[in-house]
Amino acid sequence: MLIIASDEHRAHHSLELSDGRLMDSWEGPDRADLIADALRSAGHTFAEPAPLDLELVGRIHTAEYVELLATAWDRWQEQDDPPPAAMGFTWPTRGLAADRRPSDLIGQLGFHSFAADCSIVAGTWSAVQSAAAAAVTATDRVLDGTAAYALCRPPGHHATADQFGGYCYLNNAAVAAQHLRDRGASRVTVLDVDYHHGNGTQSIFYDRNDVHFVSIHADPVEEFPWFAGHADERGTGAGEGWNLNLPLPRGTGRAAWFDALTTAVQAITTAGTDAVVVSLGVDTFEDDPLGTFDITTDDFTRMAEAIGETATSLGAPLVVIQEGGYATEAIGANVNAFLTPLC
Ligand code: Q9C
Ligand code: ZN
Repeated sequence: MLIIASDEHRAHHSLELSDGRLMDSWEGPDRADLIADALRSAGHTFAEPAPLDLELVGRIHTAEYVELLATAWDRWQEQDDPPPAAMGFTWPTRGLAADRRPSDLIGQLGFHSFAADCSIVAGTWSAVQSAAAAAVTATDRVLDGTAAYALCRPPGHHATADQFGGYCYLNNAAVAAQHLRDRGASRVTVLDVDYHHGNGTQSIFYDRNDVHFVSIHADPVEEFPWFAGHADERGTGAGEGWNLNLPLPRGTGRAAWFDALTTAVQAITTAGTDAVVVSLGVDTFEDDPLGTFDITTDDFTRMAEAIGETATSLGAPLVVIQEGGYATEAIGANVNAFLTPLC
């Protein structure tokens, strides 16, 4: 397997307001370094991403959002005694004007975010660009016929067209899916197996029938991102029927999880597709500090076998994009277990 990875992620060590406590984010630099170490030991080949095409990013994200991500840290430094991280504190929720973008930085950070678990620090923008670049380069290699994985950090599936949250800033999987469309795939499937619902990817493609979003995740009635991921969210307008959510209760075991995977691959097979993007979160792992599911390291291999067979039977190339996963002691083994049958 060709691993597309960059060291640019390291300077992104964000803070999160985690259920009321300000702390170093769960989504830290050790995650990507541990994945890279394990994949290098397992004998995979590595390559750097090509520079990011911001025109492609602009097909998924709004210009004013990208501008905020690119400039927020420098603007934050203009304050007297700048706090250690730039983040939103006031959001345009029920009854407030969600269509009025403030001119002030604090207001814009609220306008362009949806959760306080995610902040901007000095290295954020370069890390975020390197992650999206890895997704695009891995996609190009897959279209050349090489099995490839994008070691994206920070992850992307919670980021909407114009809001960061859930440790995500640019939606790497959505950018990869758009790139596949631009390179000739008529229909692209994004299969999201992260423990959390990929609300950003869902919202980006919700009214589109050219990208099929299929997600298995913890039920939002009892888990982040709380306000998206219900089974009755099926898409809108032309996109109606092109969004499939398979929410599962907290504490779901492997049998029920794999039943949901069977439902997901049947839906993908029935719909047909020209390319598959896998949003690979390994926070479904039994010992994940943020997850409650019961997936073992070996299960990640079974998961990839089923997904890989589905893509092969449809003649669809498949690219794997890293999302979450916080059990640092096992994160490398878990990702390697998933990639092994796809090599
Ligand atoms: N007490 C991804 O897996 N909430 N993001 C954490 C911890 C945010 C997860 C609360 C979880 C975001 C990409
Ligand atoms: Zn997750």
